[in-house]
Amino acid sequence: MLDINTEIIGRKVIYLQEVESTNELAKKIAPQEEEGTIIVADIQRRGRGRKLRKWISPKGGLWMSVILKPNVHLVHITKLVFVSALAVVETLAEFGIEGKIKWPNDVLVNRKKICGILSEGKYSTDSVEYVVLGIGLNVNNEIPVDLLDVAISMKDVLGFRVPLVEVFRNLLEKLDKWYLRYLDGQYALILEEWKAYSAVIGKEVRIVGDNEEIIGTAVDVSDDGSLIIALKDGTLKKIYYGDVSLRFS
Ligand code: BTX
Repeated sequence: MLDINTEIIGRKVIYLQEVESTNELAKKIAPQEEEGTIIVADIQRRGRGRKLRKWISPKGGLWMSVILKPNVHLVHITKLVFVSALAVVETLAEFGIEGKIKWPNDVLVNRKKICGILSEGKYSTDSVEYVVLGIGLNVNNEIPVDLLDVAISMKDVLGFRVPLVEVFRNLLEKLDKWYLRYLDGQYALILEEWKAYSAVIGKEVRIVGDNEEIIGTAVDVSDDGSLIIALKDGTLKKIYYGDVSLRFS
């Protein structure tokens, strides 16, 4: 039995050896489940990123989704990705790894993706039915050859395997701590801490969307989770979480 010291996150843990995608399953069961329920699997056969991109999820990695039902206004939902990213960087730090957060949903080590976060949910402008936060963290899993330039695992960084269950326990505890702060409305603290770990603030970036490309300097994040870019002419532009991707220029 896993000994976790949390209030909300992990009140119930559903462990599966194999699943298509923990996020897909979490969305299916979310209406009936209590908040804090975790689905974690050894292997995902069809792990997903944004825009139906594939998330490679072999044995040895941490593939999990958490079901949340916060009673907040829609404007605060994007910050749940920040909450997760903070929990991930703090967990990595416990294992001696320095992670950096790349807006909106990645954690990087040495500029390579060690973790991806996928937030999905069902909400209207005035109520949130549920949010599913999917977290994929490369722990001891092998990185496929074609991703070696862009992806990295904890094992690759450290040079040795780490106990997966300890990483899981740590992550749930950090997520719980940050989620409680979130429910308490400590948004300014979340944004400040997020910025402290950010890989993008102060950097020249290129935002690539379906129809446009924006080049500028990332200067801040706002309360709604959008990234603020200063364009060459000095104008500020807000970029919203969604289908855009961010590259370093
Ligand atoms: P994303 O769309 O930002 O990133 C997807 C891209 O990341 C892929 O196109 C590929 O280039 C790269 N990639 C694929 N697999 C890996 C990997 N294991 N490590 C590093 N890079 C990789 C990021 O989406 C959000 C991913 C969320 C994954 C979790 S796992 C638990 C939950 N269930 C599920 O199906 N998805 C989430």
